[in-house]
Amino acid sequence: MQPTIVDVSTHILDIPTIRPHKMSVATMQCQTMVLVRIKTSDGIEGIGEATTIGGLNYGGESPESIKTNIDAYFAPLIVGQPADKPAALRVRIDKAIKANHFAKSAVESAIYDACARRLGVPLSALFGGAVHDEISVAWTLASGDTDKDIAEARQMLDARRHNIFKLKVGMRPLKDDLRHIAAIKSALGDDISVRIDVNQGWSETQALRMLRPLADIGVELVEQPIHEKNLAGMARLTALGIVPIMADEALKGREDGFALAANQCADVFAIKIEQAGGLLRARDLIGIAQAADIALYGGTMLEGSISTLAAAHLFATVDKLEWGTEMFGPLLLQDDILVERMDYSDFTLKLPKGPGLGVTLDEDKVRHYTRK
Ligand code: MUC
Ligand code: MG
Repeated sequence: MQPTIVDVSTHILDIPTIRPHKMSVATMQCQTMVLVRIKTSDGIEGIGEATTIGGLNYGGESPESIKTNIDAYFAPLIVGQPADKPAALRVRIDKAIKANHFAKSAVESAIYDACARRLGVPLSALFGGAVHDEISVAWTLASGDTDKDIAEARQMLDARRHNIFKLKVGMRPLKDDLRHIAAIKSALGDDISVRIDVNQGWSETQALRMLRPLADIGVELVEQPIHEKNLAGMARLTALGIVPIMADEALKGREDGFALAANQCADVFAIKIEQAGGLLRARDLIGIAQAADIALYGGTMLEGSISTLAAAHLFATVDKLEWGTEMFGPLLLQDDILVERMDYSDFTLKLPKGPGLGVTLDEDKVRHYTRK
């Protein structure tokens, strides 16, 4: 008999970060995640997750709106529907619900997790199968203090956890940002990759002034330096060829990916399953980048372990992720909600091999962190 979806439940969890995470858009002391659990008539449960950055600081969805919209709109739409047809469920959802990419990502991940668990295969198998057993993972230095960032990077290198670092900039005066970046790059040395993420913090003229000094310092990649809507500006910065430009906030789905590729607005795409609107749309974006010879990077919305793993399963199916990934979200949190924590070692994340996401929720921890 065909399995159907019998229940969709959502919970908001708040887990403190290990230190304040300072970005041009927000300072995070805690990550709030919406956990989505989808039960099917054959006794399977799939899990998905959505996070945002600083509530509504980063985009148009908040954890609270994601929960409300899933409860009020997604759940009635999919309960009673066949549970083993993720593409058909997606068509149904897209017909009835516009935008809401983060909510769509959480629901779709849970559907895929349930399907893969039913088949007894890792989630990656539903996207063609893993090409890689492990993926490289960058760390973001965002304590707001140069010396603390250097000490943190050294710790990561000594522990062989990360050797690629992304610095959050765009909230200080340009000169201070340059001093901060140069100090970190020179402390870490030539072999360590340093990239920056401006989170749209600069105007195009500011970005123009910064690119040459950044190249001289040895910065390898500049992420979303200017406003996401200034595509012509991104194309102009990319055409300079001084430092590769990566699109992040500008990439909110397939149509954005096509526009950015057609207008040569970026050298690299940061693929985020939440921003793309889920695993299927993220995979579409990957295809657009591949066709346009745009390099790939596995991005994060600082997700907890559930959405990080969903994305990691997809990224593991991609032959070339030239710029690696930043799937470190769970490591920024003081605690995890899994029975067994994810394996981050030798500068990589090892993909779990079990069915679905390959992990089990620790129900006591879920209860403990669920917002009352
Ligand atoms: C972003 O803009 O890329 C990813 C890593 C990090 O520190 O912040 C996020 C969001
Ligand atoms: Mg970014």
